[in-house]
Amino acid sequence: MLSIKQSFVMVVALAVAGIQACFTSAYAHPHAAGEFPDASKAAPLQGVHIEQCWIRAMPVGLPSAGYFVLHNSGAAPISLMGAEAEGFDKTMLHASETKGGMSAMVHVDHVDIAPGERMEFAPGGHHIMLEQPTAPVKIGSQQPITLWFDGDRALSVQCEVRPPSTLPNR
Ligand SMILES: [Cu+2]
Repeated sequence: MLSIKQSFVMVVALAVAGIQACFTSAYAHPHAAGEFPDASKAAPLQGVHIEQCWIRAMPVGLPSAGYFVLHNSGAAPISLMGAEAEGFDKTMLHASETKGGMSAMVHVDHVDIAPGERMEFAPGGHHIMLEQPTAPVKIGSQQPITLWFDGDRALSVQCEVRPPSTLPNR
């Protein structure tokens, strides 16, 4: 992880360059399991709601993805810094971008949500990449994902595991 100061310098540099998100290579800063504090000791997070969380399950150890709608109804901006998911050893914040007709996933250091803003994590856009499954993912089950925000604040949500063929906005 970059220090806060380094991250800030990078964000400013990218903002100047007119780039909204903080892109680095897909594997630059993986959020390995255990990197975040114990979720039970996380600072409370007020005014943030997660809705419609689901996981597109992929077979045979392929990376799955988590999607949801994040609503910041609080008075202050929040930054999503990363996630942990039960059943996966590695998670990353990803965005999708299209360059020259090719769609690619890029790692995002954090996702900022202004007060009153609603941000959709959906296929073809931002998502939580779920890698290194520790057991076969079970379609139809509920699996918890813990989202980590700035200030070591966390929010856990139950996410429905859906088949690979699931269409967006089912
Ligand atoms: Cu991804």
